[in-house]
Amino acid sequence: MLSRKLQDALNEQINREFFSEYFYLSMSAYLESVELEGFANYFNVQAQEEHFHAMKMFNFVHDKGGRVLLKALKEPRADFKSVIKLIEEALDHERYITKSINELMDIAIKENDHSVKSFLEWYVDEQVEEEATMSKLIAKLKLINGEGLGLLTLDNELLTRTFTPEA
Ligand code: OFO
Repeated sequence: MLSRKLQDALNEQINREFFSEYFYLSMSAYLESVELEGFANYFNVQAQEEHFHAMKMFNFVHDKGGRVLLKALKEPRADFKSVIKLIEEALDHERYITKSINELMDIAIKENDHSVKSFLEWYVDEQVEEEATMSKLIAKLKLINGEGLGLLTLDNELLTRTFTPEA
């Protein structure tokens, strides 16, 4: 069984993961509108990953005999000043998610719930990878000043990203 406190905290996190999906889809839509198909694909795949994160937690709450309660999603931003600004915003969002996963882990530790702790380890590791990938993308964009042939080449590279759910 899950404690009430952990169940509530997991439900809040499920909402954040679904919001992440929605936020990245909004970014993908913006990138499509400025003809950056590769970046749009990158964020579309990112949105699919977030859906996977949300559903992994959704199923875990049920496996633990808890109750999933879905909450309203807020409206994501639709306009971004540039592709660099957009990815900086995505990185800030991931840092916020990392903080919320860490707080969730703190609750699991306080409540001495080993199965929740073990489950959350996956998210802790995933956040390291997500922050690193976005930081590298920002660094590359800065190298090419976020424009010109460099931008088109990077956009082309990002067309190849696909979502592969883990087994
Ligand atoms: Fe991008 O983060 Fe989910 O967990």
